[in-house]
Amino acid sequence: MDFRLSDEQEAVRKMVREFAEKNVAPIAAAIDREKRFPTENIPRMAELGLLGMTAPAEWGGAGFDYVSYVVALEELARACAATSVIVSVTNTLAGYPLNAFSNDAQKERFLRPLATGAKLGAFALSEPNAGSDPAAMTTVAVKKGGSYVLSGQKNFITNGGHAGIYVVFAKTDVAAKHRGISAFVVEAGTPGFTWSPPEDKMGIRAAHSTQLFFDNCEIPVENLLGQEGEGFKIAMATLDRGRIGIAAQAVGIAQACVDAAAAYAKERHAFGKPIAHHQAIQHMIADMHVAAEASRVLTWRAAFLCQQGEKFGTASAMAKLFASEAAMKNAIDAVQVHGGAGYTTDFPVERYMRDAKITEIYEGTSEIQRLVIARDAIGLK
Ligand code: COS
Repeated sequence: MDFRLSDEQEAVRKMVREFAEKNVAPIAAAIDREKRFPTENIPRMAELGLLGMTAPAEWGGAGFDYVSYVVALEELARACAATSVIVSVTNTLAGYPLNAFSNDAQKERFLRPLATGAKLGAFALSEPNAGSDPAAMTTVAVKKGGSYVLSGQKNFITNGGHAGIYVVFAKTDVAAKHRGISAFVVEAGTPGFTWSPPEDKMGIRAAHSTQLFFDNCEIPVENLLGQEGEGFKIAMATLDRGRIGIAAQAVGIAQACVDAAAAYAKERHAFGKPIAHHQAIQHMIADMHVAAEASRVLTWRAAFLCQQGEKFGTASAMAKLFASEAAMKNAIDAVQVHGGAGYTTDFPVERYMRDAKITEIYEGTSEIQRLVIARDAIGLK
């Protein structure tokens, strides 16, 4: 067993940390306040290979391993959680199914532009009445000659309006329930496909989420991913990987909280000395430090198992559950260490607190992660 990163993985961390400190951290507060998508950083991240990190080099990807990928996401999230999710959705929620369930023609048309960063990706599973239970979706795809015609609505779609390529789930056989769901690619600009303005959210405000509308949206049969009826399994396999990315995002937030609390505790004086010298503050920061590190270890483990081709669904759920709850707790405590100052927008910790909350919700709530873990622990499946 070796807990160290390889030289290549360390090099990825250094590269992304330098990029994030120079280009991401300086704008993080402003893009959050203005709810502004960080358009200027997309080509820069594409240049570094960050939008196709795990995609094979033959399709324009950087061909990194999964541990490098989570290390990169942690570094981005440490600077700006919104930026990290724009990247993770493109890499995994869209990039993975386009790599794993597609033929070469589809890879050329859809994976290459994502992996090179020419286009962003999005993943459209959730609906207004189908979140934790995606099998309840009502979006349908009806086959008509050489086309499928999609009708329905999707909800909370990260990168909506900015993505060029959307992996969309719809029912091709309503009676077959989850076994009647199929996965499709819909490109921006397809007639009948529109989206709402971005939601006004509590956190990750610079990462836009929109509703998507499909109104008799006709796409060629060549845009079906895998076989008809395979969509639910494609979505679940994709989310198993996506959740590792959200865990990494949570690790980045949890670490940012430790860094901010430690720095402030050394500056701020109370009772004649820096508050870092008071045991109450030391204990709080010690616990935050442990929480960030334990989250990182679980996240690396899930990424490692995924990379090895071993079973990793439970490890991924554990990493997301633990890291997201650690990020939330660390953020609350980081605000507490800052006292009144932490409750203002003069310091980043209030943003960390707002950003941390979503990691307990998207790509499967904590309740869903516990369900997945319990099934494994109890042996229900
Ligand atoms: N990978 C591949 N296949 C999987 C899978 C996985 N991780 N999990 C389940 N499946 C398969 C099962 O093997 C089963 O296959 P069969 O049709 O051959 O029987 C099928 O999918 C249905 O599985 P199951 O009965 O476990 O489905 P449930 O409806 O009970 O749902 C949960 C399982 C709750 C885990 C699933 O619905 C889920 O993850 N929900 C949360 C969705 C989510 O994360 N939404 C956020 C969207 S992105 S922001």
